[in-house]
Formats: sequence, C-alpha cells, structure tokens
Amino acid sequence: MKYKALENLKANKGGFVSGECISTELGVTRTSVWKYINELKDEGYKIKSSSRKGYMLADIPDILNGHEIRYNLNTQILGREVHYLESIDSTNNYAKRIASLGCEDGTLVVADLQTAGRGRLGRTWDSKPGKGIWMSIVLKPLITPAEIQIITLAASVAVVSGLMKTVDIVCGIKWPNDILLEGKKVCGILTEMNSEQDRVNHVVIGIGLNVNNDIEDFHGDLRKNATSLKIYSEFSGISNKMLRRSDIIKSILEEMEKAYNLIRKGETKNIINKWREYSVILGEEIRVISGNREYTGVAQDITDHGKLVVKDIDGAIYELVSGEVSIRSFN
Ligand code: BTX
Repeated sequence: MKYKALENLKANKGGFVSGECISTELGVTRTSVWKYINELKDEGYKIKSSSRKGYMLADIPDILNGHEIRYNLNTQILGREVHYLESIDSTNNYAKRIASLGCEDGTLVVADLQTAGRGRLGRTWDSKPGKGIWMSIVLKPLITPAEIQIITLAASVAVVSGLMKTVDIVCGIKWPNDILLEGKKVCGILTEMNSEQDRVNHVVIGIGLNVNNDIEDFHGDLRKNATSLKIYSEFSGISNKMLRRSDIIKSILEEMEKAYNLIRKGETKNIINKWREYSVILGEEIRVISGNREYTGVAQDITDHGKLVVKDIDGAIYELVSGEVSIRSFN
C-alpha cells in the first residue's frame, strides 16, 4: 500500500499532494498515509512534508526494490514476474530453482547483495550491497542447446544498448561475455541452461553490472581489472546523479526483450551485427586460451552462431566455441 501512496506522489512529482487526497485515493486513514510516508522516507525517498500542503516527492535516489523495477517498465515478457531479494547466495541459483518449479518466461530475479555470486568455471563474482545490479532473467526460448550462444550475445548487446540509453555511457564487448569500460570489466554475464538433447527447457542469464562501486571496493587484481559506472563517471566528469539501478535494469530488460523477440522469430542477424558494432575485440591481436592450447592471433569475426573466428600467426583459422581471450593492447 505504501507504494500506492508513492505512485500518487510520483504522478505529481515536484508538486504537493494533500494527505487527504492520498487517503481518499487509497481508501485508508490519514494516519495510515502518514505512516506510509514515514516508511518511504526510511527507505530513502526524499519526501517533503508540509502541514498545510501535504507531501511532495522531491527526489528519488538510487533505491532498489520491486516497485522501482516494475514502475513504468515497458515490456511484455521480461520482468512480468519480478522477485526482488535483499540478499541471496546467487540470483542464478535462485532463478534456476524457480525455473525448475515452472516460473513464467521472462521472470526476473534481482538482489541487492549476493553472498556467493558466481562467475564462469567456478569463479566468484564480487556482489556487494548497494553497489551493483546483480540480476538473472529466466527465458524459455525455442532453440537447441547448440544455439545457446546467441542468448549471451543478445544479453551483451542489451547491456551496452541499455547503458547508452539510460546513462549515455558507451561500453564495449569482449568475447564471450565481458562488458568493458576503458579496457576494464564493468559487467559479466553468466548464461546457464537446462536442456535435453535437442531442446532447451530454460536459460538463466545472470548479469552482474558494477554501478556504485568506488575503487576501494575492489581488492587484489580487481582493483586493476574492474571498474564501475560511478568510477568511470567521476573520472570523465559526467554527473553520476543519473545512476539509478532500477532505471538501468528497465532499460536492459527493454533492450533484451527486443532481442528475445528477434530470437523467437529466428531473426538473429541484427543481434550479431550489433554485437560486431559494439565489439572491442574484432581486428585486435589477442591471446587465446582454449582447452590446453594457448596461442596468439587476430580476432577476425563472429559467426552467426556466436563462435569467435581467430586467425593465428601461421594463418590457420579457428572457430572458438568457448575459451578465454585477452586483448594484447589492453595489457
Ligand atoms: P567470469 O568467469 O568471466 O568472470 C569472473 C572473474 O571476474 C573473477 O574471477 C574475477 O577475476 C572478476 N570479477 C569478480 N567480480 C567482479 C566484479 N564485480 N567486477 C569485475 N570483475 C569481477 C563473469 O564470469 C560472469 C559474472 C556473472 C555475475 C552475475 S551477478 C548475477 C548472477 N548471479 C550469479 O551468481 N552470477 C551472475
């Protein structure tokens, strides 16, 4: 109910709404309205109170909750079911659990803190409270397990496009799943699927995006290799007032839904082309670690199925399905 009161204030942002007006609208007493307003203030909403004029929403800082994520979300499928959790081991673990229980296509899981955030191959993902977007999306695409890479590519494109739209920051994609800002990792994507031989039952796309981290929040190698939207904004003199995680989440979901609709229609060319446009790896000299082979080559292209085409120094061409690559000019 307190979020209904908030919606009233949002509809009149910058103007006062009387307590009486809100109480009539919600069908509750004015004391209840006063209680809701205090709860909202405790959550961090900047609300001015005047005994004569009522209440005014002055500002919404970076508050993450289910209401903010759903409010004005412009999608049909993604986020029609939202699970917001203050703390969880890993949103991917949670999403996989609810997917096996049959949650809806497009279900979103977001947490403020992950106590055991995961990267690929058993690696950990640093997910401190209040610092980033730690979310997972459950999708049920009609694709085969061999086509799964398109989902990761689509998610990378959605993150880059979403960030351009909301905060005007341009990131680059490094194959297979890193989003970089000035050569440092700002976002990682972990795609996990549940499948049968020729059919994907569901996919969980885990997105970890560093938003409010300060440099001191990163320890060890991360201090050198990781960054956040806040660090980048401060460094480049851009205002970071716009860094509201719920707005960024909505924008990524909206972009991902466009890509998902293309995947459902089998029209993946646009996704691949956008990926090429945002790539920071194509044309670069790279170091590849794939299985127990390590070599240097040039990243030439990406195939329609998301394999990275690499030409090694002897002119041999490889198509990588998985592996680690580092861009030599970034090291
Ligand atoms: P990855 O295996 O490519 O990257 C993991 C590596 O990235 C780590 O070994 C570490 O070096 C570095 N790293 C760890 N934390 C951070 C961070 N916050 N920022 C930058 N670099 C970091 C990437 O795996 C996939 C990460 C997906 C994370 C999301 S969060 C929501 C969902 N739930 C979950 O448990 N994982 C996903």
